Amino acid sequence: MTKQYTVAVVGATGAVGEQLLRMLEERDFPIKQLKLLSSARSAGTKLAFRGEEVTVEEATPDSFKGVEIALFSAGGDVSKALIPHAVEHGAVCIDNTNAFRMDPETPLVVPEVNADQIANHKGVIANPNCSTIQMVAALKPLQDRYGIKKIIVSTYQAVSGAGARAVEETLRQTREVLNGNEVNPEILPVGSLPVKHQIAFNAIPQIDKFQENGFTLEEMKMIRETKKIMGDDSIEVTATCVRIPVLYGHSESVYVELKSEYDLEEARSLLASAPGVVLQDDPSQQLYPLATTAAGRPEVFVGRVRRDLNEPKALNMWIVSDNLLKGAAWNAVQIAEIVAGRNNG
Ligand code: NAP
Ligand code: 12T
Repeated sequence: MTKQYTVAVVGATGAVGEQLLRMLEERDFPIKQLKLLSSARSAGTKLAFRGEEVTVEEATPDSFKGVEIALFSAGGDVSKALIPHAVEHGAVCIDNTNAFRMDPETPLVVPEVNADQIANHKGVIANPNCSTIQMVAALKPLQDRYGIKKIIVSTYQAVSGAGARAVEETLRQTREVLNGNEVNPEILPVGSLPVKHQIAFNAIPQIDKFQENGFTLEEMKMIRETKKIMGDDSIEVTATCVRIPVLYGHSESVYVELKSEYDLEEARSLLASAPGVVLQDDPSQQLYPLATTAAGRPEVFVGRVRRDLNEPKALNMWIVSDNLLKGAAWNAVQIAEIVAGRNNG
């Protein structure tokens, strides 16, 4: 009989939390008891899991007694405050926030790229940033075969990455514009900052807070996390992250310069056979990845693969994935499956 686990989901009422529950259900994760945790605001809410109602409780340091696997998705501050308590109670914590990703003690894992790192954990395994996950999953077969020298990425990110309220705000603003009414932005680009911008019918070149070097934190996450996950600090990475009024699915324009000459057909076939990656690339059929086709699916979609015109060792491509699935909940549940000794291939 397979072992059954006591599992906690912290941030269960959020956009990522909802998908975590869906993935645990779909994968029939071996759960003997499920604890759903949130802030005091949502405590008492009932959420459905496997046809039964589970009451959400307020997350406190004592919530983790007896918990074996804890999935955190309630923001970095909550992770910083509660993960040490969860680890003390013996839980393996899989953290969806930025809190521990660059901690040298914490493995930062995309199973298709560096599943071997999971074995080194000391109680915490970090789930990378959504935009980073889909990019490194697609680039891994090219790194293995040719080596990667340089990456230049521009993102076109969905509003659901900024939470359930950002999705509501985008729908509300779209109605306001179409009805000719005034738009009053409340959340985007960053809920905690005073200045807000309209997202409906717009493109906002700011995701997360600005850093002193002129990059945003989202851009710096992509730069640092890519090097850590790919295990090569010498890869040159630059990123520009843009929010667009798409609800689900991040798209990325990626320039990747390889360390050696490559054959385009071979590169395509490596992408086509990479685990978790689907090649959608046929200009004659106008076939390429789209957020609308990626939404709701766990894979990373790659297309528009073409040789760069100036640098023959480089290629350009378009990478799309559902930011709440491979970008968050699915990647976290994949890690949980490996922790639980399941082979999820
Ligand atoms: P969301 O829709 O705004 O949901 C936030 C969740 O956190 C809710 O369940 C909320 O509970 C809970 N929460 C907030 N403050 C809390 C507190 N003090 N104590 C306990 N729970 C608290 O946001 P989301 O999109 O699901 O994202 C949640 C977090 O996941 C983000 O902050 C980010 O760090 C991370 N994230 C990671 C990725 C990734 O790339 N891997 C992608 C998106 C998000 P209430 O219902 O009680 O408010
Ligand atoms: N601010 O996981 O706003 O660090 O889209 C993911 C998404 C942080 C993260 C976003 C963010 C993260 C967003």
